[in-house]
Amino acid sequence: MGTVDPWVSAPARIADPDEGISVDELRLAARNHGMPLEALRYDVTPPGLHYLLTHYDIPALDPGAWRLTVSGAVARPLSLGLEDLRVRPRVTQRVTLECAGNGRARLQPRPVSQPWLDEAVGTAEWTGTPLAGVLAEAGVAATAVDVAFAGADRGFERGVEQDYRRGLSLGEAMRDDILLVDEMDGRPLPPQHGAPVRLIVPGWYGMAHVKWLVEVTVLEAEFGGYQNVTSYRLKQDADEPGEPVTRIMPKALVQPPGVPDFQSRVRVVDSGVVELTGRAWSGWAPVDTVEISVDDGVSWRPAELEPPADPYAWRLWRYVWDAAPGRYELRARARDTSGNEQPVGQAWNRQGMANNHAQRVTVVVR
Ligand SMILES: Nc1nc2c(c(=O)[nH]1)N[C@H]1C(S)=C(S)[C@@H](COP(=O)(O)O)O[C@H]1N2
Ligand SMILES: [Mo]
Repeated sequence: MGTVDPWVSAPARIADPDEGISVDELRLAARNHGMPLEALRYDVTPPGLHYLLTHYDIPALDPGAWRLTVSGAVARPLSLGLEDLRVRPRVTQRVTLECAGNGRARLQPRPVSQPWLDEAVGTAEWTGTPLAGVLAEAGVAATAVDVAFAGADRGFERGVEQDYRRGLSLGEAMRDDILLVDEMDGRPLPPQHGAPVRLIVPGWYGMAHVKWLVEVTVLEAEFGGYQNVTSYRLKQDADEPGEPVTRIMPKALVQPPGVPDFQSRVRVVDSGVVELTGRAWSGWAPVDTVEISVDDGVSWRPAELEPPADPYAWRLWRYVWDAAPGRYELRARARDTSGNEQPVGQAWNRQGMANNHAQRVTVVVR
């Protein structure tokens, strides 16, 4: 057996039963911050409070010099500057993004990676031009199968140097709501969210929304890159190929009520009528049911849902709780119209992906 350099990380290593979060994981968590859960109060997450996930470093791209190439199995390869994109038809969509690794740090046993708890989520208004129009202009070959998207960021995974790349099937890429966006919440994209241009794939987990986009390549075979074939797979064993992670599973989160204890984040509220609110979303179909439990999932009652804003944006829910003194474990769960139901317990997988087990909020009523 050859020796492996000690800096080569092994994604999806499983932590020992009593192994704590390591300094490497803490460093990732400090770089890739979550959305503070009190920000669930906003329809659109204020800039800076949206979660962040970057595998390598945030690249510095000069918007004036930036080009997007469209090549591969196309009749007319394109090289577009920012102004070329901005004069095309423009669309604004409100979209909730969630990292596929959200919830990973709660899994038992725990896959070692970015240790998200519940907060790798956010909603923004993204403005840009439909990818389908750009692909049509390039003239996609009848033999095309997949479209690959490359970011300008580069690094190593399992010892292999690579650009951040993801592939989508041609059918998915031609959806009219897939956007090449240069604005977030009406302002130019900030560096950490993909400036000057990123891809938005409404309904899909975060990894599909390639930031710092520089290359679109139309392929006549399935894309075989690391982030599709090795990572973002639902699997139990290291040596099985697993299923690809795609759309966001339904989830509801509770906006933590009352005030927190600094370190434990346990909530303290006064007894009486407490209006609980939160958000719920699914990338498969609209959420039509949210249920709340104040007894750790033993009994459930329906919450009221506000009308949906945008098909891929979270929905506000409300629930009136008549709270008597005591200690409670609050839980929320969502269901969507295609019948996907959020489980209370965990569906474990090796990479800790697409975990939508119900959040638990500890509340002391005084
Ligand atoms: N180029 C590039 N795009 C990327 C990533 C990355 O590391 N590089 N991370 C992906 C992942 S895993 C997620 S969850 C989302 C996060 O988007 P945000 O940081 O804007 O919230 O970006 C995706 N796009
Ligand atoms: Mo992610």
